[in-house]
Parts: sequence; C-alpha cells; structure tokens
Amino acid sequence: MNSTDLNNFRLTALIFILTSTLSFGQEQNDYVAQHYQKKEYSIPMRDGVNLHTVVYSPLDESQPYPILMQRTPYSAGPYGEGNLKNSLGPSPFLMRDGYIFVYQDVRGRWMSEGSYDNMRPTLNERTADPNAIDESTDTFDTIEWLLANVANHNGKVGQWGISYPGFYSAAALPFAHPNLKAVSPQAPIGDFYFDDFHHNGAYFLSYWLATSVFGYQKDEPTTEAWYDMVNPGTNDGYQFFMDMGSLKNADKYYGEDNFFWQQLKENPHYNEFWQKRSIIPHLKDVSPAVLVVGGWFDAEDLYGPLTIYKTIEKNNPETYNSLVMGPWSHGDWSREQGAQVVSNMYFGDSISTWYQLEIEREFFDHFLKKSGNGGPGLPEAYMFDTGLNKWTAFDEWPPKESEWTSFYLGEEGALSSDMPSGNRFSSFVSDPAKPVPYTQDIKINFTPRKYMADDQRFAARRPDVLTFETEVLEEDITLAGEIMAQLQVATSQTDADWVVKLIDVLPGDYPNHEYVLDGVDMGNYHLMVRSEVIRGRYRESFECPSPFVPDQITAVDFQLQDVYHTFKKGHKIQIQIQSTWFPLIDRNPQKYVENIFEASEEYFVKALHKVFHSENFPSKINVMVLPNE
Ligand code: PG9
Repeated sequence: MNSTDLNNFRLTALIFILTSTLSFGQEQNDYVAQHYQKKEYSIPMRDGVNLHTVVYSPLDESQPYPILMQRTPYSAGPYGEGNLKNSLGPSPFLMRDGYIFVYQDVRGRWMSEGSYDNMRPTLNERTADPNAIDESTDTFDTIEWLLANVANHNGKVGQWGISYPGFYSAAALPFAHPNLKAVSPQAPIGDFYFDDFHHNGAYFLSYWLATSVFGYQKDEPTTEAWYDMVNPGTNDGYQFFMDMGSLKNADKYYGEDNFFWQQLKENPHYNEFWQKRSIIPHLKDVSPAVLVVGGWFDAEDLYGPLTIYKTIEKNNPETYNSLVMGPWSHGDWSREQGAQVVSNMYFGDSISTWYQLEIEREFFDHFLKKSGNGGPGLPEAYMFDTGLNKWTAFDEWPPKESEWTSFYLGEEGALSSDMPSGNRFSSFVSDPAKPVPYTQDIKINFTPRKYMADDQRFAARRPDVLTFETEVLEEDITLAGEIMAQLQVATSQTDADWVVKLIDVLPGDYPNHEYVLDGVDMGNYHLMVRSEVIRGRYRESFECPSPFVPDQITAVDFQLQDVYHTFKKGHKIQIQIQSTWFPLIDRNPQKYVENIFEASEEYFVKALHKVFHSENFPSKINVMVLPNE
C-alpha cells in the first residue's frame, strides 16, 4: 500500500472510527433503520420444506444491487447473530456500499422447517429426486427463489459467513448456482473431527456445553430457544470436569434426546459418520470466486480455512481462490476493534478495519458489482507475520520459497538442527488425576476463545511437560507454512495423547504494551504460536485405532496447523510436549479402551511416557522456513 493509499485508508478508518464512537451495534442499528427495509419470507425448498429468510433491501432503488447472503444456524431473525444489527453482521463498509442482505435460518433451525443435521452430509451428485437435499441444494433453491421474487437485484449473488455460517458458505460451492459469483467462507468448519469438537481424535471437552445448542430438534418453527444450556453450577471449568470424571458421567446432564451428544459418544473414531460430514472432498468444480479468511489464533476453526483454501487450490487451479490469515482469534476480523490483542499479545491497530476496507470490500465489489473479470487486484494469499506484525502478499500458500527444515529434540532440553547422538530420552509421569491445565484461568463457557497466544511459562515449569529450546537466536528465522511433528515415544501403558506446542520465548526485557493486562510482564513471555494434539491410538489411522505396546518405541507423526511467524534475533524457539491438556480436551485414560466415552474410572491410570532423542530414534519438528530476504 503506497503512502497515498495509506493516508486515504487512515482517513477513512479515522472517519469510521470517529463516527462509530457510539456503540458499534447502535451505529449499525441506526444506519440499517435509515437506509434499509426489512422483509421476511418463507422460501420453499425442492422437498417442500420452507426456510425462514430475512431480506434487507436498500431504500434507495436508483440502482440495482447484488444479493449478499448468509445462511446460519444461529438465527436469521432478531434473536441471534444473523441480523445486521449484531457485530457479526456485514462490515459497515459493505452496508454503505449497498447490497441486498439476506439471512436465512438453515434447515431445522429457529424459524425454518425441517430437521437439523450437524454438518449435513453433502451429496456426491444431483438427481431428479426432490427429497435428495443437502445444504448445497437448499442454497441453490434459495438463490433461484430470491432472483425470481426479490426486486431490484443485479442478478449477482454472494455468500459469506463466519464459523458455522462459514461452513454453509463453503457448502454452497458444490454444484453452485450459476448466479453465485463470490463466496467468502470465514473461519469455516471443514470437518468436525479436526475442527471444533475434535482435534486428531482427541475430543474437545471444552465444547461440551455447546452440545446443548446443536443437540436438540425443535418441534416447530420458533423464535425462542428450544434447548437449555447445562448449568455447571460453577465457573471453574477445571474443577467441574474433574469432578465429572469419566465422560460416561456426562450423560446425567445430557439426556437421550440430545441427538448430537449420542452421536459424539457412538462415533469416537473417524468413521463414515464423520467422513461423510466433511466438506473437504466436495470442493471440486468450484465456479464462484472464493475468499477464505481465518485467524492464526482461532481456537475453533483453523483446520477448516487452511484446508478449504488448499483443497480448492489443488482441485480448481483456474478458480479465483484467495486466502487471508490475520493475527486474529475466532471472528475478530469482523469486529471493529482498534487494538488487536490476543491473550496479552498486541499485534497492531485497526487491522480488522483495514481488512474489511481493503480486502473484503474489494473482493465483493469486484465480483458482485463490477464485471468480475481480471480479478480485484488482490494477492492470492495475504498473510500476517505474527512475529514482525506485518502483512505479506504471497502468490500462493504455503510460499514456494519456503524450505523444509528439521528441529531435533536433544538432551538436556536442547532444540537444534543437529541430529542427536547416543541413546537418550526424556521422560515424565502423565497422571490423569492431575492433568496439565490448558491455560491459567479456566472458565467454563460456550467454547474456548482466547488461549491460543497465552503465556506458557506455567506449563514449562511443570514436571509433566517436557521443554526443548534453542539457544538465543542470532538472527531472525521465519516459519511460513506447514508443521509436521515426528516423535519417537514409548509409554508404560497402552494409550496416550501427545500435545506439541510451538513457543516464541520473548527476551527478558521485552516491553509491556499499553494494552497488556495489568500485572502481566511480557519479559520472558512464552508466546504460544501454535499447538496441536493427537490421540495416540490414531497415529496410524483415524478410522482404526490401535493401542501402544507398553515400553515399545513407537513413531507418532502428526500435522500442526500452519503458521507465519518470525522468531526474532534475541528470542528463543521452544517446543513443549505433554500428554494432558485439560479441560480443553478430555483425559485419555492411558489404559486402552475401545471407546473412551464409556471408560470407567479404573482405566484412568498414571503412565511413564518417554520421548526419544537418540541416533536411532530421533524426534523432530519439521517446519517450513522462509529464507531471509
Ligand atoms: N464453529 C463454531 C462452533 C460450532 C459448533 C459448536 C460450537 C462452536 C461456531 O460456529 O462458532
């Protein structure tokens, strides 16, 4: 961005920020009331089910407008985040540009008819059977109806959404309607076995409360919640879930009528139930232009945006497919927040506003208001370096310039590019009765949002967390791309989870920023850059688990999600390895049982875990390093 553009941006952003000195919601409400008219429709799908749809049309009918739609399970009406008046509505810039905004309750939710199905499976083909429906056919039928019944549109349709609405945007891509010209899946769920409810087979206990929201069928269209949130009776999540013990004790909170909780319990492995709900295999023959958006510190959906972008890129080289990854936690980019801070790490000011103005607005403007030819002049991958706090434009992701490099675990907690020698290992006792907390302040809530950049010093000082660390870096090193952990481990028992955390150890004199919470000292802050878990039983296959042979050295390889982070000179790179991460994930009993959701207490046993760093059994973290310019 040249200096003129930068000044224009700053002026626009300043005006916006000044004008929205009212609460963000209030300013939006007033603008909607003054410039849009709202109508509600019940749109029939091919099988006769009617979907509740809210349409906001510009009062100024001097020109035709594109339709910009969001399909949501969170209520399109005034009762949830789907409407314009909520901070998760479209950006103020899109609202002022003028679109016909459409919000729809997906099948089986709120005011729509039909039955709900989490991540409804996508059909592999289109047939004449009117009852052969999925989210793609519902989107197709909705667009057909809107084009025929909504006035003053320009014949072009866009779709966008964050999180679950991001999935519904991606689900519009298979067999897309020809008038659907631009789709922006933002923090989209790709697959519930790798996003949200599980990571590599470990169940995300922290999502347990959310099962209330997605686990019950309503009797009829409704504007009132038909489900109750479990009242844990405490805000202390660690204590609540420790007191609960085995997951089989969770049944007393969820009855048989919570169909999703039953499905979670009955399908612990990556079987056909989960596989058919993944949108990833269906991202072929994609015709709309795509802008995928995600946050490097998104605790809910990180597999989704990265995998959806890469899959579209691989299957559809001719399709306009782009990616933006910023220093955001879940959904931050849609909210106006001056200072962008995750945990205690400050990344800059007005990053969300800049993205909304310079990227999202340009994308939809080009493909929905202009010819759509030639592209909007945006980079294919606009990625934020969370170490240098700056954007970089790449023409692909991961960058072709990045080179694979291995960091080897070594003795005495060393981490380096040197192959280990000798026959050494590091060990720790993993005790399910004293699991490692996943953060320092564990509060029970709908889902975890803010732990991804937390300080990890508390964990480094526990005897059941192994730490391996480089010397102080003598020059910057930039990780840009994928990460693959390749561990050589052994356990005295027959099952184990393996958590790997990649950490940027800040220098002791690192300054506090004005946005850092009182009492936090950023000197020596152990910034978690990336973290991931694998339930060790799935090391060979997510569909067919296998126990460990006690004390037998075993390879455990798994992918961590991508990063773009420069570890600056004077910092250190640290790897932490542990086997509990509570109550983010449930506790692995460590004594193999077919279904951990049904494990009784006697299966929860201590285990001695070993991580080898020897000549014959090296453990390493493979990263993609972007050569210094
Ligand atoms: N992906 C997020 C989520 C899905 C299901 C349960 C809880 C959270 C989201 O839609 O916010």
